Amino acid sequence: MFWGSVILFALVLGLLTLSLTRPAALKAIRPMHWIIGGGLLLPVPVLLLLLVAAVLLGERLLPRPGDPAPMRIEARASQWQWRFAYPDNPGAGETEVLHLPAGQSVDMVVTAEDVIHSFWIPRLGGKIDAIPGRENIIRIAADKPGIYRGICAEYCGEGHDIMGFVVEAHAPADFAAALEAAR
Ligand SMILES: [Cu+2]
Repeated sequence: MFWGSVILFALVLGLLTLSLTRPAALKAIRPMHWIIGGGLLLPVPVLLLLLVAAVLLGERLLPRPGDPAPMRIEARASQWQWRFAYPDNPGAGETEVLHLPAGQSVDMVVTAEDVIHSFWIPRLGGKIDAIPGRENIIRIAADKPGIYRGICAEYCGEGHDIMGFVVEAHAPADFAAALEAAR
C-alpha cells in the first residue's frame, strides 16, 4: 500500500507540475479521456488489488476449523481497565499487563463485564469489540519480544481515555517464567 501510494502521489505531482509548466501538453488530452482514464481505468485496478489484498490478509486473522489451535488468552474489559487470564497456563493468575509469547499466534478471547469496549493493540493486529455476554476471538502475533501498547478503541465512559494497557512479548523460553513472576 505504501509503495502504491508513493507511485500515485508521484503521478499526481507530476501532472500538477506539468499543468503549471507546460499547460499546452495537457490541453491536448480531451476531457472525456481524463474522465475515463482517471475515473475508471486507474481506480478500478487499484481498488481491485486492495480488495484482494485485504481479503487475503484479513483471512489470516481469523481462526479456522482445522488449524492447530494456538494459545488462548482471555481479555476482560470493564470500566476502565483490562484483565488478562491464561487458561492454557494453569496456575497463572490474572494480570493487568498482557504477557504474550513472541513469534507465535495467540487467540485473544475478548469479552466485557459492563458496557461495550474494543480491544486494540495497533502494532499487532486489528481491533475487535468487547461485548458483555459474548466472546469475540481475534488472532494476534508479536513477531519480536518487546513492549507494545494496547488501548480501548470504543468510547466507554469518562475513563475511556485512560483505558490503555501494556503488552509484554517475551521470547517463548521466557514466557512461563514471566507469567510466574507476574503472579
Ligand atoms: Cu473501554
